[in-house]
Amino acid sequence: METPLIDLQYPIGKPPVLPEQPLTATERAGYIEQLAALPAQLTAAARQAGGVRLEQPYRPGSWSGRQVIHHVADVHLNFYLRFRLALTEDNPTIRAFDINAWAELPDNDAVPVTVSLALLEALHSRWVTLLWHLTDEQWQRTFYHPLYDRTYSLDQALVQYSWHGRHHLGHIGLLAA
Ligand code: NI
Repeated sequence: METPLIDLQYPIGKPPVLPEQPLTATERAGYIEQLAALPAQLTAAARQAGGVRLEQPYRPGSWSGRQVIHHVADVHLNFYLRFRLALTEDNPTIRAFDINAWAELPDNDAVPVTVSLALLEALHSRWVTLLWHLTDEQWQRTFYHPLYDRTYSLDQALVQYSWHGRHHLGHIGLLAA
């Protein structure tokens, strides 16, 4: 039996409901560890899928595996900057961007996935190190997202952003299966 489309689009499930209360230290550590593990997991899944499969969509009409990996690098660069902005400015308004237009920029075809995987490895090393050093007070700092007209605490961003990495890892996993 064919897997329903919804499972291909959301292989690990829909985005989580964000917590209204501060996370516990244990909960935070779990999400940080997920972010820490992502680059190696993504690299392993990409290697398992192989270059031919990475050029294919993971579901009908979707981005290719290569586009997904470049997208994760694009988005996580922004996530990292949002954390740094929120930690150094008072509820800054962050910059939304057009993920589909970014995915069409010419470097996406010209750069192999290994470059974005190396970028993610370095970026997550820096980002995760920052996260391990934050105080309880810093986790309650916020930024404002104009597209969703919503203020997010860093705790909430952590939950959302760790999901984002695992979500796309699931897509590469579909190509590696
Ligand atoms: Ni995404």
